[in-house]
Amino acid sequence: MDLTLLVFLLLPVVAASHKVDLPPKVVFKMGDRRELTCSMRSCPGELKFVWTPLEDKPLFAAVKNKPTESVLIFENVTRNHENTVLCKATCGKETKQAKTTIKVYSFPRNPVISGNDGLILGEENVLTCEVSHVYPSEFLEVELLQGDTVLQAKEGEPNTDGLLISHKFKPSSADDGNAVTCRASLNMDSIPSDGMIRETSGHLSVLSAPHNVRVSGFAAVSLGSGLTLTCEAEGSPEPAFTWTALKPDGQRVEMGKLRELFVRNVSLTDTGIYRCEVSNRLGSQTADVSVVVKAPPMETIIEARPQTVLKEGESISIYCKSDRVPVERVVLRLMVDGRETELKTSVGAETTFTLDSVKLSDSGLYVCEAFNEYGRQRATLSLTVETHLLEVVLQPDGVIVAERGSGHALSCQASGCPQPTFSWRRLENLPTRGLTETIGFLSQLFLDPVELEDEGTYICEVTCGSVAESKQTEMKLFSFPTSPVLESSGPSLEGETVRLTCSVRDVFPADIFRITWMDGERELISESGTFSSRPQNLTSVLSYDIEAKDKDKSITCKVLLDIDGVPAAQAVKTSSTTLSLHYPPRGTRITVSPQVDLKEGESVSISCLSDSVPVGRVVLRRVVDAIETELKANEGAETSVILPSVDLDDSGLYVCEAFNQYGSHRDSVQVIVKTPPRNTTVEVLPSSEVQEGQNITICCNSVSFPPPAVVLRKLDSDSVIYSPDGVFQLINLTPNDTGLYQVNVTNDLGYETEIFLINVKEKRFESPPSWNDFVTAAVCLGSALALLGIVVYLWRESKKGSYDLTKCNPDTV
Ligand SMILES: *[C@@H]1O[C@H](CO)[C@@H](O)[C@H](O)[C@H]1NC(C)=O
Ligand SMILES: *[C@@H]1O[C@H](CO)[C@@H](O)[C@H](O)[C@H]1NC(C)=O
Ligand SMILES: *[C@@H]1O[C@H](CO)[C@@H](O)[C@H](O)[C@H]1NC(C)=O
Ligand SMILES: *[C@@H]1O[C@H](CO)[C@@H](O)[C@H](O)[C@H]1NC(C)=O
Ligand SMILES: *[C@@H]1O[C@H](CO)[C@@H](O)[C@H](O)[C@H]1NC(C)=O
Ligand SMILES: *[C@@H]1O[C@H](CO)[C@@H](O)[C@H](O)[C@H]1NC(C)=O
Ligand SMILES: CC(=O)N[C@H]1CO[C@H](CO)[C@@H](O)[C@@H]1O
Repeated sequence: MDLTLLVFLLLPVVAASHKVDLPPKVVFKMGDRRELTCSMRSCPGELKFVWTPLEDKPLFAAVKNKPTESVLIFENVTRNHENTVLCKATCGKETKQAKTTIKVYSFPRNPVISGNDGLILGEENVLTCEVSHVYPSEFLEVELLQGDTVLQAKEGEPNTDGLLISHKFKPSSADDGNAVTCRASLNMDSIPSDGMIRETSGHLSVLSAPHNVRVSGFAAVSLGSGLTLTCEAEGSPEPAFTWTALKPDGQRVEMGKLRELFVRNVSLTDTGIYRCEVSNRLGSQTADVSVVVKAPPMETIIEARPQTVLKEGESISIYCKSDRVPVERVVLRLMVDGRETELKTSVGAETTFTLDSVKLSDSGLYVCEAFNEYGRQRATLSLTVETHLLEVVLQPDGVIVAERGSGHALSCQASGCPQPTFSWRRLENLPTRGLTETIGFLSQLFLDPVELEDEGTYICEVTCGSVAESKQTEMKLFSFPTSPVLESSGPSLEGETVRLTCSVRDVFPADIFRITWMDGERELISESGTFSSRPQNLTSVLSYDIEAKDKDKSITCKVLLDIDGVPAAQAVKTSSTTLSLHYPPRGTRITVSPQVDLKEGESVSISCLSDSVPVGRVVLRRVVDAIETELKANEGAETSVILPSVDLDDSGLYVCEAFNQYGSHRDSVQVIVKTPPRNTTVEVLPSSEVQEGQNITICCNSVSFPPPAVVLRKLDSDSVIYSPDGVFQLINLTPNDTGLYQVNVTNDLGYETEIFLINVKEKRFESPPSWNDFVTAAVCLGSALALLGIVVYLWRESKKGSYDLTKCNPDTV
């Protein structure tokens, strides 16, 4: 009931009899400014008001008196103002009173809900509602509601300031967002009804880490179209979204931060796994979706490894791949002349087809076709298989000339082919002897030792895939093992015939052997062998009429193998012999060294050389006056003697004579030993003392060769007389001829003089002729000639090789 209305309704009753108007009960709200009016309207006089608290505490209020009323002013209502107040009004002598009870309340605030907006899902949470500053608290009633459901209710107790409700519970996600209300009511009388109830509402907020994350949208999109993906997630607080694309190459690309992801004009690079990461402060979760771009096969490739142009027999791998876009299968075909042959089909993005050894027929166009549900794509590759440029080289080339017993190898080399196949055969279809060894590109046929039956043509054939190539070589054999043997019938004298035989053994083929007899460079006769299928002994005979000029002549038997391809050293073998010509000694020569003219005391060597076959013996002799003295004799073709110091006796004829069984031969030389005059003596005949008028003969003797010239001179005169023979005749001497005379004996090598005295005794009757008168050249010359004859005689007789003039015979003068 309204208080003012109550006052108004009572007013007419009170006014009637001096009545104190005062409400019996007032309720004040704390903090308000309130007035309490005590009035008495019927008093005509002076009116006096007294306010008295009936409780044991002051009024805590101001009083304002007006003529008919008194107002108690509560500036700021507090609990202290709760009281029972008595208002005494005195109108004249009449005192009337009224009392009123002042009640105070406080309910200033709405309840406070807490804990509602941070609930952790599934955990025990506490939801509280607090009501404070309430007075009087015992009238307080609080309830916590979720929707219409009361979760909890509580009543206040006296003398408490407020009330706290706690509600423990485990929220579920269904609780999230639900309204929660805390309603507080202060159930006290006299409170205005709008001030009685206060409530606060909130919402339950259940927090959760993101969960139930999933991506919706079409994960397979057509090339060029738009891709829309939506990330759905639960979680509170509202999570954040991050889109990341995981590309097939491992790259991570952030695509957006919104719940929804949109990619326009999708290209192949947009293929990949799209990850939506949802996170809030409680955690994060991801969801992936694989985005496939729907496109027909693209970038289909076909490759040949190692190359597209190859040789027969090589290996190749044909590799086909189409992995840009998912494909279901790839098919590899070979197209030849417009017709395709399927080679291989593989499920998946790639296939490989291997040919270990390609053939020519493997050439062609290889087609790789990739299929998927959106279409197909072809890639082609042209493969060319070529034949090998097979080349065969056979060595030795052409014709081999082989010596029987020697070792030979035929080498067949193939090039241009990785795996050649070799075969050896003979053109004559004869069996091939020997050993064949093939390593890689080389095949060798060893014929060691080579025999006559190996002669023929050898063919090396090489096969390489579809190509075959052959080379041939001819083998010719010869046998020429030894040099010829030359034999002679023996030594011969001039004019006789010598028979020489030349034999060569085991030659083959005999018809191409030629035996030629050679005299130095001159060909004498020549003959060839005759054909035979077996080795032959060849013999040739030469009859030779030997002449003197053939001495020491060398005759050669030359055997020539007349075939190309044999080194000269092997093709020609010779044997020589020296013709054995015998003859008697000849060309005997005696030599004197240094010369035949010697001086006494010099040294001389006398040698003798002769020529004879066979060599016999030589003898060296000196012949003086037909008497031979053997100086030396020995076997052989020469001899010599050395005279270290010659004297006149060594003069003479030296004879050398050589002998063998066929005869002898000699040579001689005259050796002359010279000496200057020596041992000169003078003899005066009959005496050096003569009578005037007598004749005297002066004989000079000297050892000398060659013979000296003798000159006689009278020492006191300039006149000289010569005598070639050393004999002077002085006739009809006079005393004036008395004196010293000198003879001077002279030859080429020197002179010697001798002085002697002639004494002529005077005879008184006739004058003797002068020195100049009786010496005549004619007499001297005649005497000289005669004397010279004596000298020669003496020399011969003495056998000593000296001139001795001592035998001056007066009778002959
Ligand atoms: C009333 O008193 C209370 C407590 O003493 C005080 O907090 C409040 O401010 C006062 N109000 C006024 C209007 O003076
Ligand atoms: C789509 O992308 C491709 C290649 O990235 C481009 O060539 C083409 O023009 C784009 N189309 C549109 C409509 O943007
Ligand atoms: C050739 O001569 C040798 C001996 O000189 C002999 O052994 C050989 O049998 C001969 N060969 C022929 C074919 O006569
Ligand atoms: C000749 O003379 C030499 C000296 O000149 C002397 O030694 C020698 O005995 C002489 N001979 C003779 C035969 O008298
Ligand atoms: C000396 O010689 C001359 C001439 O020959 C001669 O005539 C003369 O009789 C001689 N005298 C003596 C004494 O013999
Ligand atoms: C002896 O004769 C030779 C030649 O005529 C001369 O050289 C020499 O002087 C002469 N001797 C003397 C002693 O006269
Ligand atoms: C015969 C002769 O001629 N006698 C002479 C010897 O020498 C003396 C002197 O010199 C001369 O007088 C002679 O006539």
